[in-house]
Amino acid sequence: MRSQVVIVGGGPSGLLLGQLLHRRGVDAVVLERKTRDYVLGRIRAGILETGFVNLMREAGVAERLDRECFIHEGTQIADGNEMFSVNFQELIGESVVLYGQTEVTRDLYDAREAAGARTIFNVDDVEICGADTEAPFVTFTAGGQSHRIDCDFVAGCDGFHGVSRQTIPLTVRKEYEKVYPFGWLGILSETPPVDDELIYANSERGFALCSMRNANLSRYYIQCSLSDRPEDWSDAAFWDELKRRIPEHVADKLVTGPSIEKSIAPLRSFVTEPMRWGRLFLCGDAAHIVPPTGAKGLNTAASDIHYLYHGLMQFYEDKDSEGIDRYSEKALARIWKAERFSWWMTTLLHRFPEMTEFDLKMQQADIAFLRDNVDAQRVMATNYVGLPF
Ligand code: RFL
Ligand code: PHB
Repeated sequence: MRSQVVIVGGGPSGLLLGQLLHRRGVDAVVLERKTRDYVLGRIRAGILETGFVNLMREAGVAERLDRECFIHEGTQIADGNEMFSVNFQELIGESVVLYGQTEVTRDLYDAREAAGARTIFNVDDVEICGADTEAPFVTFTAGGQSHRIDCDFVAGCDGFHGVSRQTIPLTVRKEYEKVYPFGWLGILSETPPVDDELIYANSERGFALCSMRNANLSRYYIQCSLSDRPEDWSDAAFWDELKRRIPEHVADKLVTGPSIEKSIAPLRSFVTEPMRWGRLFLCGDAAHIVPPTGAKGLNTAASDIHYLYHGLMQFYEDKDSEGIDRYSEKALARIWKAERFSWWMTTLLHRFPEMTEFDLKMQQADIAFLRDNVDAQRVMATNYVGLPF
C-alpha cells in the first residue's frame, strides 16, 4: 500500500489533519488502535478557542459546530464563598466556544466517511520505519494480517501513550515533565448546568470546576487524591464534596442527579523536543500534555495541526520545505506559552499537599490581584481565548 501521508492515531489531531489534507487532494490514511465507538466514548475537552473553530471551518466540518456550540464570553473564578467574573469579551473583545470533544470527533469521523477517506481501526504493533530517510514506511497488524504502507511523511497523532514519540531516538529527544500530586475526578450528569458560565473554584478542600455540554448536560470536576478510584466515589459523595467547594449561593442552586460517566484523570505538564525527526512529525498529546485547568490540550493540538498542514501544503504545492523545516520551532514556541498558562492556572486554584502557610498567602494574593486588577484579567483573558497561531 502507498499513501502520501500516514497518520498514526485517529483522535481529534489525526482526524483534523486528515480532513484538511483530504480537502486539498493529499492522500492520508489514518491508523487507529481502537474502534470508532471507543474513541467517541471518551469524554474530554469542552472549550475550544477561535483558532480551533476556524480550522474546523477550513476543513469544511464546522456546520454543526457553528449551529450547536455555546459562546462563552467569560468565566467565573470562585475563592471560598466569593466569586468574580473575568469577561473576555469586555476585556479583549474575544470569546471561547463550548462544544464537546466527542462532538468534534464525531463530526470529523462523519466527514471522513462521507469523503471516502481511508481509516483502519483496531491496528496493532504499529512501527514507524525509516523516518530519518527519504522513504519512510509504517508496518502494523490488522485483522490478523501484517501490512506495510510506504509514504512521504508520518504524522504521529497517537496521544501520550502512543508509539510515535518513542520512535525518536533518546539521543535526539529531550523531555520536560511535571507531575502534579493530585488528579481530577469528573462526572457527567443529565442535569441543567449550575451557571451560564464555567466556574473555576479554589476552596480549602481543593479545586472544583463546574462546566457543561448543553442545557441539560453538566460536567463537574473535583480535585482528588491520586490513589482514589472512580468506584470509591458514590454520586452522593461527589455532589456533597462539590457543594462544599463552591460558594454557598451557587451550591444552593446546584441540581444533582445520577452520573452517566465518572472518571479520574491525573494531571501532568509534559513537552518533548524536537517535535520532528526526519519525516516524522509529532502532533497534539503525542508531543505535549497540559493539566486541563486552562482548557488548552485540544487547542494546542490545533495549532500543531495548523503548522503541519500548511508546511505539508507548501511542500506539495510549492516544492518548498521551509514550513516543515520550521514546524517544530513554530509549534514549540506556542506550546510553551500554553504550558506556562496551564501551570499557572493549576497552581492558582489547587491545594498542593506540601503547601506551607506562606504558599497559601501567595495563592490568595495572586487571586486577589486577579480579582482587582484589570490588566491581570486581560493577561488571563488573552491566554484563555488562545494566543494567535
Ligand atoms: P488523543 O485524543 O489521545 O488521540 C490519540 C489517538 O491515538 C490512538 N493511538 C494509536 N493509534 C494507532 N497506533 C497506536 N500505537 C496508538 N496509540 C494510541 C488512541 O487510541 C487515540 O484515539 O490525542 P490528540 O488527538 O492529540 O488529542 C488531544 C486531546 O484529546 C487532549 O489534549 C484534550 O482532551 C485535553 N483536554 C482538554 N483540552 C482542551 O483543549 N480543552 C478542554 O476543555 C480540555 N479538557 C482535556 C480536558 C483532557 C482531559 N483528560 C481526560 C485528560 C479535560 C480532561 C478531563
Ligand atoms: C470540560 O468541560 O470538560 C472542561 C472545561 C474547561 C476545562 C477543563 C475541562 O478547563
